[in-house]
Amino acid sequence: MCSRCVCSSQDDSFVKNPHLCDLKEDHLYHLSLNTNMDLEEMFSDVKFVCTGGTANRMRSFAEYVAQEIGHQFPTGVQMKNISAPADRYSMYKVGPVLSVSHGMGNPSMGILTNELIKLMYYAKCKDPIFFRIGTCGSIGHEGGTVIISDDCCDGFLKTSYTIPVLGKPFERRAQLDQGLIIELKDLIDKNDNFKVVSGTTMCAEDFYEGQGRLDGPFCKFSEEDKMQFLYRLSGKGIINMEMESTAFAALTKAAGIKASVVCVSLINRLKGDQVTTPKNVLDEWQKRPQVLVARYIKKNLCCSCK
Ligand code: R2B
Repeated sequence: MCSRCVCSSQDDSFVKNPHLCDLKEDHLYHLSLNTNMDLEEMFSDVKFVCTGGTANRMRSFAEYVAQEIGHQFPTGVQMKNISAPADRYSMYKVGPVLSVSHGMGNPSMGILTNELIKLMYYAKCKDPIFFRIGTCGSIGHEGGTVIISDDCCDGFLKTSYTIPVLGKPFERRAQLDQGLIIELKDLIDKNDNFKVVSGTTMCAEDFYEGQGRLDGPFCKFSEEDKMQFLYRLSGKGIINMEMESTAFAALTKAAGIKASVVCVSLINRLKGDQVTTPKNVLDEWQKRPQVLVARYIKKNLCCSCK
């Protein structure tokens, strides 16, 4: 066993892969990081890993968090995209907070989450908490509503994340931390100009047919079929649809990392398929999950980790 892998043999290690011991060096290729770097020096203070769809959103989240927690960058040091050379994801570090874009869909989220878990392991981070702060379509809630996922399921309504591994289906339970949901709900302020609700999230593999939309280039079902499906989901406690939660929930759960998914609805799917809300309104809505998660970070930050 190599010196890096002392804890991979223990149950509480983030990684559970004996093959990692055989690697002389490990390249977290999509993040532009590798184990020849002093990852412990660079990242061991990370406590909160916040992921969201787009590079711009995660840059502005990093700036917002810096303001909220009063983080001061050393004189002459500017916040920079750590993963820029790989040109896949954007990653910003603000003291104990990592703000990282995950792109769209489970495959992109899966690659990122795998590499972030290895990063937490190599950097010897202690009890990091992961968030996805994103967007979704809701079933029965108005645009602008913030939705905390209390569970998630795939498009077959199975509460797991299944991928083909060596030609066979490999299934992991997709489960989110229940305590974190309660803690987030406790942070709702009566003066907030938005509603926060929770329920099960359906994670689709597709934006169009996979979410019962009638407006894609192909569609073999009727408006009535679509509405029946949406009401069936609603009857099962499913209140929103997005495209990354099952990979995120299953992989963090497998690593023993607490995680939560907080999304804002951009559209009530019972009323339509197309997102037509003006950009400035969408931009304001997208800040809402950030407000809640930044509050959580601020509340749970120890004084020494700003
Ligand atoms: C929400 O928005 C994106 C699709 O428009 C996708 O990443 C998701 O989950």
